[in-house]
Amino acid sequence: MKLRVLAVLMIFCTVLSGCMKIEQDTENLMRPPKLSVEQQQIYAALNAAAGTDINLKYPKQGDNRSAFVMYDVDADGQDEVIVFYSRKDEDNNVRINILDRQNGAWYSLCDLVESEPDVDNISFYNILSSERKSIVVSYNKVLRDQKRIVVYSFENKQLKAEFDTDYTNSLIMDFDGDGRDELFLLQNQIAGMTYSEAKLVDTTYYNGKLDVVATLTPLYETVVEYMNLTAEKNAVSNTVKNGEGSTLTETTAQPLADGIAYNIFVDGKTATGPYVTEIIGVGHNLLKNQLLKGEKVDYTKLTVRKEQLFTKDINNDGLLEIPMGVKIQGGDYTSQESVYSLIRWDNFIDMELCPTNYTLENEAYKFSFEYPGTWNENNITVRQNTSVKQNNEWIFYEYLKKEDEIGDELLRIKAYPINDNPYDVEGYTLINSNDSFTYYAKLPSFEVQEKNKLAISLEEFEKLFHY
Ligand SMILES: [Ca+2]
Ligand SMILES: [Ca+2]
Ligand SMILES: [Ca+2]
Repeated sequence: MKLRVLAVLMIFCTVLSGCMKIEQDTENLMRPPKLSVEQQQIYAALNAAAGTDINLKYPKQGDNRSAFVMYDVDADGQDEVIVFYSRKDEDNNVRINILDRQNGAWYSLCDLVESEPDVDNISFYNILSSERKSIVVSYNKVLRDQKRIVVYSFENKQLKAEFDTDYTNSLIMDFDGDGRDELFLLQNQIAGMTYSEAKLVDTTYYNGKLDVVATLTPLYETVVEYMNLTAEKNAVSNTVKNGEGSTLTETTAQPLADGIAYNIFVDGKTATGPYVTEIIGVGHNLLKNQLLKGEKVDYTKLTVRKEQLFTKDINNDGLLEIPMGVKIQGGDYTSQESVYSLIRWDNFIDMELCPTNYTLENEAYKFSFEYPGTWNENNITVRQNTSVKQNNEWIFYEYLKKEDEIGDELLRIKAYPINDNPYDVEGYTLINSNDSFTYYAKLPSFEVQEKNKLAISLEEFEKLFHY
């Protein structure tokens, strides 16, 4: 039965964090006279309001990285300018100033100081109203990788903080379909804090103000850095009859009975090294650990892997896949640990992790081999060829399960450092080279090709080999 994905409308919202480690010393570079004429006028208006002993601050991430962010904050049809800066006499704390233009002249409308050293990003979302956007600013804190998020409203020419909290990662979107965006916030585990925590921020029913409406804690206890967040509409499978009377399975987006419409896949790095994915369901005023079936989730059996691989749609079918490290049957475990490993990529359908693809990842020799559709963790074994001096060859066999018995040899992949002279490559096909290695492959004999359904052609191999 073939799995068909039917219009699962997905939103991939990827939030990168901690990847902008290089401090942008653009403040000095961008100061006058390099500003445009209009920016100079704005800068002069800022000087008139804040003095001249100031430094401009540039948002480090996101879509708005200029020191002068043009945005119609009061929705009157004309852009205002939002400027971040610091005063040298104030320990470099970030100030936010909004300037407007009247009769061609810029002037400062309001000014607010925040006790953080830098601006991470500024964005605009329908948080308080579906009609008007709120200003969302993320500030970097003094403590490395820690941030603070503030949602501002702008009324009567004044900025007002409507919500304010520390966090490390965010995903902002309309999770409950009411036309307004909610904030999904994560705080990783930092020294001195007991647990990491997820929060959902929305307007409350009792006073309409922004507040934390749901929390989830503890999350996986040793995650020290959340690296990738992706959201997908909850996927369910339905068996349908097609025209010829046979059945097939379709996957569609459908909220759960508890109102959870989205699942957020949270990829994190643990304190001891491996990576893990947690799945958090988001509904109206609700956060839920979707992998929790009993009292505790054994993530080592579900989503732990040593490779820095993140949740993504690897086969372009509209559904996200979560990477999971699995044991190679009858394999050579010592070298698996250090050199190569098998990754199973799972969809999350009907609240279950469902295997879709497998990739053999070889970090040391920089290649990835995607298993053909007929291969899986149970019918294939991989062994490093110990008879070659350089330990640079991997052999794939059919795995027969009983007593670790192996069947037909199905594939050999060999890698040589780019400057080495390849030897023992008779009967192999040169596949390609990258900056580090030259790769060779050997496909099975004609006889095996004929009788074994697991055998693949060179043409198929080349489509599945990534380097
Ligand atoms: Ca305006
Ligand atoms: Ca909403
Ligand atoms: Ca997919």
